[in-house]
Amino acid sequence: PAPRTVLLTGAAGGLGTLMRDLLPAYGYDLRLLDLRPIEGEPDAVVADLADKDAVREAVRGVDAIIHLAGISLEAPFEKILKANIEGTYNLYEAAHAEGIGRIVFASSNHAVGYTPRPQGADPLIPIDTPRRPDTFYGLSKSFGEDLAQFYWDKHGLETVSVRIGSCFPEPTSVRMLSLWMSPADGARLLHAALTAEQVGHSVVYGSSANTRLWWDLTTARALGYDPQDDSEPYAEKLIAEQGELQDGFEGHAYLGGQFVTDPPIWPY
Ligand code: NAI
Ligand code: 15L
Repeated sequence: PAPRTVLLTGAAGGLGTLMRDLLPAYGYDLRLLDLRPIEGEPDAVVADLADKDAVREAVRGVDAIIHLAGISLEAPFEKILKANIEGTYNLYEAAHAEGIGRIVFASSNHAVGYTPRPQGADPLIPIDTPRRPDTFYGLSKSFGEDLAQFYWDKHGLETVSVRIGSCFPEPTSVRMLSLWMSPADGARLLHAALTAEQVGHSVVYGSSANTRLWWDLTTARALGYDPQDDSEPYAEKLIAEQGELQDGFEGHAYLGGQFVTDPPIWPY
């Protein structure tokens, strides 16, 4: 049966807030968890992923988990270790102990951020491209994908690891024209990841069907994902403001954009 009760970790964050609005229309009852309280959501679990007992209690009885919580940009290794590496381990241990069947893990393009961006007639980046994290942050997503594979192989706990591009209300950079995932497509992809049959551990790229796409959406489509949006209507304005991506500039040479520079430069 399709999952109904879903734990959404990181529910106070940007993506969590967008998905709290959009996922209930698919019929889900969301249980929310975050470090930070959420205005207007008195039932949300306010807990740190480091708190194993609280995490265990939060996962108890849900049909599936969407795991968004963690540090979402580059940070000192010790912080990434605590929130993203140990925190994700704590969540998987709790899910395994409580017999949860499936997790949708928010991985990132930054797990493969040092992959050169395709140009001209280059093929789209395949899903089995070698992992090349561009930051400690990207390394933690690479770890999360391995953790997911391990819990599938060892314990039969399924995961869809979604290497999200850039999921924001609108694309805000020329790079994002290639990586943008509209919030509506984000909800479509999460729904597909929750309901597809027998996913084992599947890794997919998460974006809309952008005209300037850099990567191959085949494995996402295989889940039943049918993206409806394209960033192209934003292209003219963004390129007029920011110019085309530059050859010979390190921050434009790779999939991970300006996360590859040391230190990373924002906005990307
Ligand atoms: P965000 O930074 O806005 O939200 C993350 C949330 O996780 C925050 O509300 C924070 O309080 C919570 N959190 C952090 N550490 C925690 C801990 N130890 N215990 C409990 N909660 C904790 O990030 P955003 O943009 O909403 O991203 C959500 C997830 O998706 C992140 O894992 C991020 O790495 C991933 N992602 C997002 C992309 C995007 O385009 N928004 C792109 C690629 C990946
Ligand atoms: C990510 O992984 C970040 O969490 C998000 O804030 C954006 O920076 C996104 O990647 C991106 O590459 O645009």
